[in-house]
Amino acid sequence: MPSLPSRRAVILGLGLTSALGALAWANLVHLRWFAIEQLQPTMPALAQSIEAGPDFEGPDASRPQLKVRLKTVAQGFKQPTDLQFVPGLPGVGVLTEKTGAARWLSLSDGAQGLWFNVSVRTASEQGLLGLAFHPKFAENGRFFVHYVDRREGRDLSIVEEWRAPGPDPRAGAPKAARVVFTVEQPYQNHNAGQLLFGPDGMLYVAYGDGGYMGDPHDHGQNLKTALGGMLRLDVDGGVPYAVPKDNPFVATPGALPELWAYGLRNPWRFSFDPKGRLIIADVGQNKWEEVSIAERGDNLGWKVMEGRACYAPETGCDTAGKRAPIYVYGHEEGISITGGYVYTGAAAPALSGRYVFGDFGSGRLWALDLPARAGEEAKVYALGAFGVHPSSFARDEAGEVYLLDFGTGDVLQLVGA
Ligand SMILES: [Ca+2]
Repeated sequence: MPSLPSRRAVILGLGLTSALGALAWANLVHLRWFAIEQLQPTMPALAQSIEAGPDFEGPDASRPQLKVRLKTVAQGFKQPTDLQFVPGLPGVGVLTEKTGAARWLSLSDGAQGLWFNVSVRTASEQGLLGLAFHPKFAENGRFFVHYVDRREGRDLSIVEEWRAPGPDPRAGAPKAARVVFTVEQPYQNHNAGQLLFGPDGMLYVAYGDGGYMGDPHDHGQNLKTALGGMLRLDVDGGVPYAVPKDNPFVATPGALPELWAYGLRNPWRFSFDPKGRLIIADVGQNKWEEVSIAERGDNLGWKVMEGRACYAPETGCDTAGKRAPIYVYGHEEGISITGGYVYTGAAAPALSGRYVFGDFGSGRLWALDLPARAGEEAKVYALGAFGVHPSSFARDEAGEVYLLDFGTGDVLQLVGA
């Protein structure tokens, strides 16, 4: 592993000379307030190095606190967007970079290498944004990527199936097999980007509302578009996929039958808890970041609601039929939620059974005791503010949780203090 430069210096540098690459990403912070044409994005400033340990400030000071440390386990990546561990290969993962590279890494010996490249658009929140291994990847070599590219003059979010020559990414490059699903993106932000197989074997794909700000086309509440929705696809039942017969809107006239839930603004990251429940972290507009447990057919509220508050109209909005979040935090604590995973590993016992997540802008991390039922309030624990910009979390087969620092490109493991 290369020697570790002072993280504080690295982070300060981000705001000065080496920020060019990170700037585009930070649009997700600034697009809330400015038109795309007026963007002058900067990486949010961080006052804290991770070696110094976390700060418990603001509301965190009076919350129950869990003491964890961030341990650097891999370095050398640029603008990481996702890390998925390879089924059946403990400690071996594939990390995606915003600009289109997918790299394999081995945590046991620090080795890493390029697996493949995909051509992507990289403006604002576009790029190579997610990867999901088929549950039977070890046998069939199938995996899926989510990226944004320009085709025939339009920016498209593309879900694409790829095929690896074998069960170990270190053994050879894969090939693109077919496009599975596309949707045109009217703006360069809120492209969401994660895709993930559920415990039911279905492929879930999240889309933001199409972008700009305030959902100008009302995609969130529109059942006719994938934008603002969570899709559920059966990639084993047809080519390129089949619509599962038990999807909630298959019998609704005019509705997109692929939809599983809707009313989302920018569900950048989501995951499944050990009970198989879908946990969505939805990036907010001006005031509220939120975590929800989403059930079949749920309307998550946007843009009628932002978090638990009315958004349009600002007062007296119609809250009927909207699934309430289990947790919200305001913009005094952060600006852009990054959803994580339920921790089931051994390195950080304080996190056991708890949903770990954070804020991209402020570097604050938290854990939740998930409630018994969707819409009930979760109990929160503060992990404190670290000097990181978490673009994504990752979970290995042992249930250990990692964080990708978009600023430094480091992969950090959550361990006990
Ligand atoms: Ca919501």
